[in-house]
Amino acid sequence: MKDPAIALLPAPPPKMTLFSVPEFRRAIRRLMLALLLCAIVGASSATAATTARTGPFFLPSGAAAQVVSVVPTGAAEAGITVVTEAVAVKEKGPAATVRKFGEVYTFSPTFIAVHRDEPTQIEFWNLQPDDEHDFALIGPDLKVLMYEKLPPLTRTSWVFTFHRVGLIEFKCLRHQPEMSGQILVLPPAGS
Ligand SMILES: [Cu+2]
Repeated sequence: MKDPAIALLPAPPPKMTLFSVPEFRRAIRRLMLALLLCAIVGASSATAATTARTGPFFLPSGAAAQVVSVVPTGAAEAGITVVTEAVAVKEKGPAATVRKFGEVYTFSPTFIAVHRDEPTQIEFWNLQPDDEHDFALIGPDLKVLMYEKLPPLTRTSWVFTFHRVGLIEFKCLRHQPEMSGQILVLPPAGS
């Protein structure tokens, strides 16, 4: 039996939650809309970026292009071929070396001299059938000026024009620290 005293009490007010406040609900809706817009804008700009270039790969632009300009093809006054050499790899060994150091590769040559403002074609031959290498050019302030991939069994070349005398490092970021080299930019020929 219900207690008659309780039956006489007024009904309790409906339970209020923060979400039952209309202003709060509107604010949440606006926030959701803003998040959705951000997601759409983010996705479309990512699509635009990948249309221009795929992945993290890029040629010098902006401040980096003041140090070196790089184009895929063009007239060059000098040319250099750089190959990727397997020093110790799982396919050929020596097994003890691979166990101790992991797979070891090198660029050959690892030292290149160029003249400032002389367009120089550098062609990379990735000699490995199943190993991808890459090429990162590192400026004097340790900024990555360009980063490109060197796919297996592929010749990849660019024409580089260095605009400042000095030393620039290059690296395959997959095989560090051993797969590294230097480019010495000399004053213009005859100067
Ligand atoms: Cu490599």
